[in-house]
Amino acid sequence: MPQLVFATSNAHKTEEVAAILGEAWQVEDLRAHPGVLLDEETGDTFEANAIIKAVSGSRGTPGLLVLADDSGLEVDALGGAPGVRSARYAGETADAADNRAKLKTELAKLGQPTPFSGRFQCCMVLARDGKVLHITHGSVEGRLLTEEVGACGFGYDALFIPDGFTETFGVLPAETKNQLSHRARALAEMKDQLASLT
Ligand code: ITT
Repeated sequence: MPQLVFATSNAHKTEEVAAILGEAWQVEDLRAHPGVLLDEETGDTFEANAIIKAVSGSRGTPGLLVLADDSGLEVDALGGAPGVRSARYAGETADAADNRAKLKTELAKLGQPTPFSGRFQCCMVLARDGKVLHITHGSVEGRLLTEEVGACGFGYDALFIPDGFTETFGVLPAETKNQLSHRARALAEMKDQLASLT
Protein backbone atom coordinates (compact mmCIF):
# COMPACT_ATOMS: atom_id res chain seq x y z
CA MET A 1 0.00 0.00 0.00
CA PRO A 2 1.61 3.35 -0.99
CA GLN A 3 2.40 5.76 1.83
CA LEU A 4 1.03 9.30 2.00
CA VAL A 5 2.16 11.78 4.63
CA PHE A 6 -0.66 14.16 5.52
CA ALA A 7 1.03 17.30 6.87
CA THR A 8 -1.41 18.19 9.61
CA SER A 9 -1.63 18.30 13.38
CA ASN A 10 -5.43 18.06 13.19
CA ALA A 11 -6.34 14.40 13.78
CA HIS A 12 -9.95 15.06 12.67
CA LYS A 13 -8.74 16.03 9.22
CA THR A 14 -6.57 12.90 9.07
CA GLU A 15 -9.50 10.68 10.00
CA GLU A 16 -11.58 12.19 7.19
CA VAL A 17 -8.83 11.97 4.57
CA ALA A 18 -8.04 8.34 5.50
CA ALA A 19 -11.74 7.44 5.26
CA ILE A 20 -12.16 9.22 1.89
CA LEU A 21 -9.05 7.61 0.33
CA GLY A 22 -9.94 4.20 1.78
CA GLU A 23 -7.71 1.13 1.44
CA ALA A 24 -5.72 2.52 -1.49
CA TRP A 25 -3.36 4.61 0.66
CA GLN A 26 -1.59 4.28 3.99
CA VAL A 27 -2.21 7.75 5.41
CA GLU A 28 -0.03 8.94 8.29
CA ASP A 29 0.06 12.44 9.70
CA LEU A 30 2.67 14.35 11.69
CA ARG A 31 2.08 12.15 14.76
CA ALA A 32 4.14 9.56 12.83
CA HIS A 33 6.77 12.20 11.99
CA PRO A 34 7.20 14.14 15.24
CA GLY A 35 10.50 15.71 14.13
CA VAL A 36 8.92 17.46 11.15
CA LEU A 37 8.15 21.12 11.82
CA LEU A 38 5.93 22.98 9.39
CA ASP A 39 6.67 26.59 8.48
CA GLU A 40 4.37 29.26 9.89
CA GLU A 41 1.09 29.83 8.00
CA THR A 42 1.79 33.38 6.88
CA GLY A 43 -0.29 33.33 3.69
CA ASP A 44 -3.51 35.25 3.22
CA THR A 45 -5.19 32.58 1.07
CA PHE A 46 -6.00 28.90 1.67
CA GLU A 47 -3.76 28.02 -1.28
CA ALA A 48 -0.77 29.97 0.01
CA ASN A 49 -1.02 28.32 3.42
CA ALA A 50 -1.55 24.82 1.98
CA ILE A 51 1.58 25.31 -0.16
CA ILE A 52 3.56 26.38 2.94
CA LYS A 53 2.47 23.23 4.82
CA ALA A 54 3.03 20.82 1.91
CA VAL A 55 6.41 22.22 0.88
CA SER A 56 7.84 22.46 4.41
CA GLY A 57 6.38 19.06 5.32
CA SER A 58 7.91 17.43 2.27
CA ARG A 59 11.34 18.91 2.97
CA GLY A 60 11.19 17.16 6.33
CA THR A 61 10.22 13.78 4.81
CA PRO A 62 12.59 13.24 1.86
CA GLY A 63 11.26 11.08 -0.99
CA LEU A 64 7.75 10.79 0.43
CA LEU A 65 4.53 12.11 -1.07
CA VAL A 66 3.13 14.81 1.19
CA LEU A 67 -0.40 16.19 1.13
CA ALA A 68 -1.51 19.31 3.01
CA ASP A 69 -4.95 20.81 3.57
CA ASP A 70 -5.71 24.41 4.41
CA SER A 71 -9.36 25.00 5.03
CA GLY A 72 -11.87 27.19 6.75
CA LEU A 73 -15.31 28.68 6.95
CA GLU A 74 -16.50 31.79 5.09
CA VAL A 75 -19.65 33.61 6.22
CA ASP A 76 -21.04 36.06 3.65
CA ALA A 77 -22.57 38.43 6.21
CA LEU A 78 -19.16 38.66 7.93
CA GLY A 79 -17.36 39.58 4.71
CA GLY A 80 -15.89 36.08 4.36
CA ALA A 81 -14.66 35.78 7.99
CA PRO A 82 -13.35 33.75 9.69
CA GLY A 83 -11.78 32.54 6.38
CA VAL A 84 -8.07 31.75 6.51
CA ARG A 85 -8.15 32.69 10.19
CA SER A 86 -10.69 29.96 11.02
CA ALA A 87 -8.36 28.05 13.35
CA ARG A 88 -7.36 31.29 15.17
CA TYR A 89 -10.60 33.29 14.96
CA ALA A 90 -10.87 33.88 18.73
CA GLY A 91 -7.10 34.39 19.15
CA GLU A 92 -3.77 32.68 18.58
CA THR A 93 -4.31 30.18 21.40
CA ALA A 94 -8.04 29.64 20.76
CA ASP A 95 -9.50 26.15 20.58
CA ALA A 96 -12.51 25.05 18.51
CA ALA A 97 -15.00 25.85 21.27
CA ASP A 98 -13.56 29.39 21.62
CA ASN A 99 -13.83 29.88 17.86
CA ARG A 100 -17.44 28.68 17.75
CA ALA A 101 -18.30 31.00 20.65
CA LYS A 102 -16.73 33.94 18.81
CA LEU A 103 -18.64 33.08 15.63
CA LYS A 104 -21.92 32.83 17.53
CA THR A 105 -21.25 36.24 19.11
CA GLU A 106 -20.46 37.85 15.75
CA LEU A 107 -23.56 36.32 14.14
CA ALA A 108 -25.76 37.41 17.06
CA LYS A 109 -24.52 41.00 16.60
CA LEU A 110 -25.79 40.91 13.02
CA GLY A 111 -29.29 39.95 14.16
CA GLN A 112 -31.81 38.89 11.51
CA PRO A 113 -32.10 37.35 9.03
CA THR A 114 -30.90 33.90 10.10
CA PRO A 115 -29.60 31.47 9.06
CA PHE A 116 -26.61 33.06 7.34
CA SER A 117 -25.18 31.81 4.05
CA GLY A 118 -21.60 30.59 3.89
CA ARG A 119 -19.30 27.80 2.84
CA PHE A 120 -16.40 25.63 3.88
CA GLN A 121 -13.38 25.97 1.62
CA CYS A 122 -10.44 23.60 1.26
CA CYS A 123 -7.24 23.75 -0.74
CA MET A 124 -5.15 20.58 -1.01
CA VAL A 125 -1.53 20.63 -2.12
CA LEU A 126 0.57 17.59 -3.02
CA ALA A 127 4.34 17.93 -2.79
CA ARG A 128 7.52 15.89 -2.75
CA ASP A 129 11.04 16.98 -1.79
CA GLY A 130 10.01 20.62 -1.50
CA LYS A 131 8.30 20.77 -4.92
CA VAL A 132 4.58 21.30 -5.50
CA LEU A 133 3.14 18.52 -7.71
CA HIS A 134 -0.56 19.40 -7.77
CA ILE A 135 -3.10 21.82 -6.27
CA THR A 136 -6.87 21.30 -5.93
CA HIS A 137 -9.79 23.15 -4.37
CA GLY A 138 -13.16 22.12 -2.96
CA SER A 139 -16.05 23.88 -1.29
CA VAL A 140 -19.46 23.12 0.16
CA GLU A 141 -22.17 25.78 0.39
CA GLY A 142 -24.53 25.97 3.34
CA ARG A 143 -26.13 27.94 6.14
CA LEU A 144 -24.84 28.94 9.56
CA LEU A 145 -26.88 28.55 12.71
CA THR A 146 -26.47 30.75 15.77
CA GLU A 147 -26.67 27.76 18.12
CA GLU A 148 -24.74 24.49 17.92
CA VAL A 149 -26.60 21.31 17.01
CA GLY A 150 -24.92 17.89 17.26
CA ALA A 151 -21.65 16.52 18.59
CA CYS A 152 -20.19 14.85 15.48
CA GLY A 153 -17.34 16.26 13.46
CA PHE A 154 -15.05 19.07 14.63
CA GLY A 155 -14.43 22.80 14.37
CA TYR A 156 -17.51 24.65 13.13
CA ASP A 157 -19.43 21.50 12.07
CA ALA A 158 -22.21 21.87 14.68
CA LEU A 159 -23.07 25.32 13.29
CA PHE A 160 -23.14 24.41 9.57
CA ILE A 161 -25.99 22.89 7.54
CA PRO A 162 -24.87 21.91 4.02
CA ASP A 163 -27.24 22.88 1.20
CA GLY A 164 -29.74 20.12 0.43
CA PHE A 165 -29.85 18.93 4.06
CA THR A 166 -31.76 19.92 7.19
CA GLU A 167 -29.15 18.80 9.76
CA THR A 168 -25.72 20.19 10.65
CA PHE A 169 -22.45 18.38 10.04
CA GLY A 170 -22.60 17.91 13.82
CA VAL A 171 -25.56 15.58 13.31
CA LEU A 172 -25.02 14.08 9.84
CA PRO A 173 -23.02 10.83 9.79
CA ALA A 174 -19.33 11.02 8.88
CA GLU A 175 -20.10 8.97 5.74
CA THR A 176 -22.41 11.75 4.52
CA LYS A 177 -19.96 14.56 5.30
CA ASN A 178 -17.18 12.61 3.57
CA GLN A 179 -19.20 12.39 0.36
CA LEU A 180 -19.91 16.10 -0.04
CA SER A 181 -17.53 18.12 2.10
CA HIS A 182 -15.03 20.70 0.89
CA ARG A 183 -12.30 18.22 1.85
CA ALA A 184 -13.95 15.35 -0.06
CA ARG A 185 -14.29 17.53 -3.17
CA ALA A 186 -10.69 18.76 -3.08
CA LEU A 187 -9.54 15.17 -2.59
CA ALA A 188 -11.71 13.88 -5.45
CA GLU A 189 -9.84 16.29 -7.74
CA MET A 190 -6.54 15.03 -6.32
CA LYS A 191 -7.23 11.30 -6.75
CA ASP A 192 -6.13 10.95 -10.41
CA GLN A 193 -2.87 12.70 -9.64
CA LEU A 194 -2.27 10.43 -6.66
CA ALA A 195 -3.09 7.34 -8.73
CA SER A 196 -0.61 8.40 -11.42
CA LEU A 197 2.19 8.53 -8.83
CA THR A 198 1.82 4.99 -7.49
P1 ITT B 1 -3.33 21.98 10.34
O1 ITT B 1 -2.94 23.38 9.94
O2 ITT B 1 -2.31 21.32 11.21
O3 ITT B 1 -3.74 21.14 9.16
P2 ITT B 1 -5.64 23.27 11.52
O4 ITT B 1 -6.86 22.76 12.22
O5 ITT B 1 -4.91 24.42 12.16
O6 ITT B 1 -4.65 22.05 11.28
P3 ITT B 1 -6.25 24.98 9.27
O7 ITT B 1 -5.15 25.95 9.53
O8 ITT B 1 -6.51 24.54 7.85
O9 ITT B 1 -6.04 23.62 10.06
O10 ITT B 1 -7.58 25.58 9.90
C1 ITT B 1 -8.78 25.02 9.55
C2 ITT B 1 -9.82 25.40 10.57
O11 ITT B 1 -11.07 25.59 9.86
C3 ITT B 1 -10.08 24.24 11.53
O12 ITT B 1 -9.31 24.37 12.69
C4 ITT B 1 -11.57 24.37 11.78
O13 ITT B 1 -11.79 25.35 12.75
C5 ITT B 1 -12.10 24.88 10.45
N1 ITT B 1 -12.49 23.76 9.58
C6 ITT B 1 -11.84 23.30 8.47
N2 ITT B 1 -12.46 22.23 7.97
C7 ITT B 1 -13.50 21.99 8.78
C8 ITT B 1 -14.51 21.01 8.80
O14 ITT B 1 -14.52 20.00 7.91
N3 ITT B 1 -15.42 21.05 9.76
C9 ITT B 1 -15.40 22.03 10.69
N4 ITT B 1 -14.49 22.99 10.76
C10 ITT B 1 -13.53 22.97 9.80
